[in-house]
Amino acid sequence: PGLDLEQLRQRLRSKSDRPRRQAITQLLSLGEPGIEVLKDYLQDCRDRGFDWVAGTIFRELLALQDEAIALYLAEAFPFGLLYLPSEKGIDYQPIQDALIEGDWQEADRLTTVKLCELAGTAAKTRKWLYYTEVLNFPRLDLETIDKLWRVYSEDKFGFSVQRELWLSVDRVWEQLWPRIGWKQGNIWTRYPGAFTWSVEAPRGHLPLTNQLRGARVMAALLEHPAFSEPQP
Ligand code: UYC
Repeated sequence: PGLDLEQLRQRLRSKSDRPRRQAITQLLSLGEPGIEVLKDYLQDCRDRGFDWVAGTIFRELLALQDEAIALYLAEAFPFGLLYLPSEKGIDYQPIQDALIEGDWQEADRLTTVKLCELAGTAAKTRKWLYYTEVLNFPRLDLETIDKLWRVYSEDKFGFSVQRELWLSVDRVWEQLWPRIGWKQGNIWTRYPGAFTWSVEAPRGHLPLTNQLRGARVMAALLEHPAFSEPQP
């Protein structure tokens, strides 16, 4: 309460998550001058890189449904915040579009589709992955997909978030499932209706990996060098 614009500008860049999330909400409530501070943050990120705070600001500014703001964003960031490199020439923009719109179910579906595309024509036709195909994924593409999920979900979703939670339960799947809302007691969460298609879901809830054929595909994703080895 009673924080001025300059204090809120600094809070956006705080080291911990909560004051950053709160600063966004407070700046939004201040109208025009607050919105300018939020726009400045997005511009700052052009050099430093876009993080989940930028993703949240971007989505919240769009949600205001203000014509002038929408026009500004469309001109400054016509494709969204992230450049989406792929080693295999795959277009991840549809995932970015769905995440920006807050269409979590579509973003999740597209993630599966694009991973199958990344695996090659056999998987694209089959519509599911062999874990051996995951082992051959280029790290760049997995990093791109993970970045998309983290930036637009306030850092809650993404394979690297799931990995962190999985390690925190010593890689015991049966402990991971309830934590990420995929199983309650003995009952699997049913696709698609029983999943929580919003950022209110538990951390690590998305993206989904079907467990119908076992956890090996998910293990290969979470153990992939993209997430298990430090950046070169
Ligand atoms: N489903 O239960 N799932 C499907 C999940 C299981 C099943 C798709 C996730 C358990 C069947 C996605 C969970 C299970 C189909 C997910 C979950 C099961 C299906 C669509 C919690 C039965 C139809 C994409 C772990 C006990 C398959 C896809 C078909 C679909 C995701 C059944 C994304 C995270 C073990 C029968 N489930 N799935 O892969 O061929 O088809 O039509 O995980």
